[in-house]
Amino acid sequence: MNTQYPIKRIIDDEGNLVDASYQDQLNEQLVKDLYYHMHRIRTFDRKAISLQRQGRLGTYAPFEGQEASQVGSALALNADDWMFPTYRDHGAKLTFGADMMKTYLYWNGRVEGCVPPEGKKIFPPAVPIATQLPHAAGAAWAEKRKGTKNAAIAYFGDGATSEGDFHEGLNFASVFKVPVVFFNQNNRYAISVPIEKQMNSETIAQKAVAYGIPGVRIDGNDCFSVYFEVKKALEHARNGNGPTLLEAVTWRTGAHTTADDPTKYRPEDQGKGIVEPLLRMERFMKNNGYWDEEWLAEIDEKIKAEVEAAVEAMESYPKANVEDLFDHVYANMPLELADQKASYLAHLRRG
Ligand SMILES: Cc1ncc(C[n+]2csc(CCOP(=O)(O)OP(=O)(O)O)c2C)c(N)n1
Ligand SMILES: [Mg+2]
Repeated sequence: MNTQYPIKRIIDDEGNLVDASYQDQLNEQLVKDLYYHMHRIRTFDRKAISLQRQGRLGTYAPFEGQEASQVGSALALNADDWMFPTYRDHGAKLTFGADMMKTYLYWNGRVEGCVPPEGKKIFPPAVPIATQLPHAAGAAWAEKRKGTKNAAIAYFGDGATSEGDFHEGLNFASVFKVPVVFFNQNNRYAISVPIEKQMNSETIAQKAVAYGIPGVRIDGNDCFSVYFEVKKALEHARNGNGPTLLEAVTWRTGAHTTADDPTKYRPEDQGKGIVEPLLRMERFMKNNGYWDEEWLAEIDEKIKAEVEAAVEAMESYPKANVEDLFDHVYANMPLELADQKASYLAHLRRG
């Protein structure tokens, strides 16, 4: 174990409190909020996989196993903060207030799915790895120049730390001391490439040293630890102290996307000992008298109804206009593209 960057935990695998300094802050409201959102996004995620398997949704990137990282971080934000997610962070987006119907719509390839609710600063999910880090640094810089107390959070995976944009984002943010939190979810794989083959450094948190900013390693399956460390980093940022690099160590239970088969590259027993975040929270709730079967049945029913309604609305959304594929590429459409458009439309008319 890396002694300089120990993994911070508030509850252990059995749901026991291991950091008593948080005792008073783990109140029933917070516990139930965290559990509710984790249950909600898991229901969303499993439904998405099922829809994809039925041919009702495009390729999908599941986040099961990473719910504590996504919910804990999103609930730590203020309503006016910025969120820069990746393709795997729909759980964080939903928790922060993104529309569920639109989130499904995004996975059917619709640009409308990227539009956040009025006043919510949620960027479209970044698919090109790490490109959102300089964007987040820029948005945070703008907030600093305007003199607000708003901050930005950038989500990214372990693989993203091998990209130039990771360096540019962190360097820029630290030099200009801007209010941004770099929130890494280390799920130990970049598609099929394990972390040992991606980097020589033992942790991601230690990369913060190079930029002169704090680097903190947290248990990404412990919702409390994520929530409180992100809150701390956001406060640090709002108070003019600049960025923090957080490494949430977690595990993706399923495939990289629905087009991937992890049994081809992950040893069968890898990840077996990991206690997934909802079970961990359930154990904590049972240990502390917060577990309530009636409440669970109630939220489960409410969430399932919400998910079904979102799917129905997504499926009855007006069909895409094929012309959009051509019309928004150039300000002035070049001739070849105009030709392609005309011949494609003629093809469709012929049926
Ligand atoms: C610039 C760029 N290079 C390569 C890819 C192909 N690609 C898609 S996902 C991925 C792995 C990213 O791994 P990580 O950052 O750990 O995120 P995770 O998928 O594990 O959440 C790669 C290489 C891409 N999308 N963008
Ligand atoms: Mg990864």
